[in-house]
Amino acid sequence: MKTIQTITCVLSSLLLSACVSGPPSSSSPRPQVENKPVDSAQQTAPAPPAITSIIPDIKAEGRRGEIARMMLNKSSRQFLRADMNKDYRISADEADEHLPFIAKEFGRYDSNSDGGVDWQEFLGHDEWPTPSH
Ligand SMILES: [Ca+2]
Ligand SMILES: [Ca+2]
Repeated sequence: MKTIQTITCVLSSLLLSACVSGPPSSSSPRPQVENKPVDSAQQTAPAPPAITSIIPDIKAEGRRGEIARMMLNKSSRQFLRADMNKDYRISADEADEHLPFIAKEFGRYDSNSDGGVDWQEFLGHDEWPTPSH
């Protein structure tokens, strides 16, 4: 409870200081800006990170690997529990029963449209080994 209060406090003070230290030119009249140099700056914005860089590395050392392995465990349990006929593919019926978030967008998950969501399709990548029943 105390921690939450502290966090709220820190957050609101951050917000406040952001409001107070706004652009200094706000009080002076702005000249009409026609050619803004901002446009070229926006074009050179860095591209978003590639998807491979955000897949948790289950072989990583320390806390990072620990979290990745916890995610792998959780995903494995979800997948195996839903795969009732143990063919390592989640059918639409199995998704209906256990994984409603997949059932809702089954076509999107079943990216090769073979009627089942396999482990790689379930995860959205093929970096993690398939768990076994
Ligand atoms: Ca199945
Ligand atoms: Ca499939």
